[in-house]
Amino acid sequence: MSNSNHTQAAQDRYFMMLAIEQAKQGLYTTRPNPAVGCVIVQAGMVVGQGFHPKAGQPHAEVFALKDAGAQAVGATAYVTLEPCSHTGRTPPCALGLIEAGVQRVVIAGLDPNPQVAGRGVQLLEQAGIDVTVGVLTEQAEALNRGFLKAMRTQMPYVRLKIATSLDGRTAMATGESKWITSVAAREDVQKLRALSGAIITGSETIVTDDPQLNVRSTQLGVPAEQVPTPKVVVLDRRQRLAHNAQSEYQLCRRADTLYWRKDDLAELLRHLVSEHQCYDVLVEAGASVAGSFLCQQLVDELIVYQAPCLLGAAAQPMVNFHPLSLSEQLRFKVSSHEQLGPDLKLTLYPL
Ligand code: AOF
Ligand code: ZN
Repeated sequence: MSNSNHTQAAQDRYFMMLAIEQAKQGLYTTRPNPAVGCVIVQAGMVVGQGFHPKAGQPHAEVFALKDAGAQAVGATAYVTLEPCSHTGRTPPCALGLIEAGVQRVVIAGLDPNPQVAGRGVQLLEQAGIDVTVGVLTEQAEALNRGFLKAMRTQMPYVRLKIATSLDGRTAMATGESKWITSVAAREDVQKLRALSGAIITGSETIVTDDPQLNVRSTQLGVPAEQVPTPKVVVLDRRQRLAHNAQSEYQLCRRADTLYWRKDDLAELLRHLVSEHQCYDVLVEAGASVAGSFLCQQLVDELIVYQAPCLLGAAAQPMVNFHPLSLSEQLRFKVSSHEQLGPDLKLTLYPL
């Protein structure tokens, strides 16, 4: 690589990083749309920036171009997702960039939405714009796991969250579980919920914990009211729960709670994508539901919050499954570990 190419590659990564920072501002509010950021650079200086704040509102490029004004002429635009080519709730961003006179467009990754899927790049190139694809792709894609997986496979990205003791217990034999993990760990769970289009729980969890499963954090960087409420799904195969306004359980009083009475979890996940545009799904349930999702290989990411305490052998296990030999164990790759207050947070990928 020549020296100037080298400098350009480093510059591209730097400005893409700024565009990713822009995108992050929409992380909890754009659902079901992806979080996207855009930075416009003229002669090495940022002259415009923007992000997509909410489905139905303008895309990142529109805000960045407006911010740049006449300085967009001859500039380079850094976008964390391929600029769209379709007229949806808003006009195509590729045309917006062309009309603004941008000279070069740097894109982190292509948009797998079948309405776009390379046509954004094609429009830009046909207009004589120099296009570079593939700068900080992994970092940009990490913001939109659900959207990208759903567009590619029609299945959502599934996170399974479990809060345990050091000996892997989630509650006492009586069901008592409030609280094993700290406030810091439970605040972090609010972020997982805020990322999710749907939260899946089990009828057993409703009966024993009567949870709210809503987003009420003050630490998301945006007011909790701006976060679209995740759809709650209750696995209720045995039809234990009747839903009506008088129900003794909070979630059963919510009119939008979905009761899933079939056994087929993969079918439920497909249904959540096709009928409800839920691309990120969080499973917050007990050991049986966790076991079903894991054993059916429906989990993309396991998040374990582990409190430094021992609850003993009579307490409830974190996953209900019964391998007969070591060869039937479930194994994971540790993606990250961090300390939250007194607790540990482990993020793992099933192998
Ligand atoms: C962009 N820039 O900032 C975003 C894009 O319904 P609409 O019109 O908002 O279109 C949503 C689709 O546009 C979404 O599914 C994805 O393919 C793309 N998102 N594209 O050029 C953006 N958020
Ligand atoms: Zn667009």
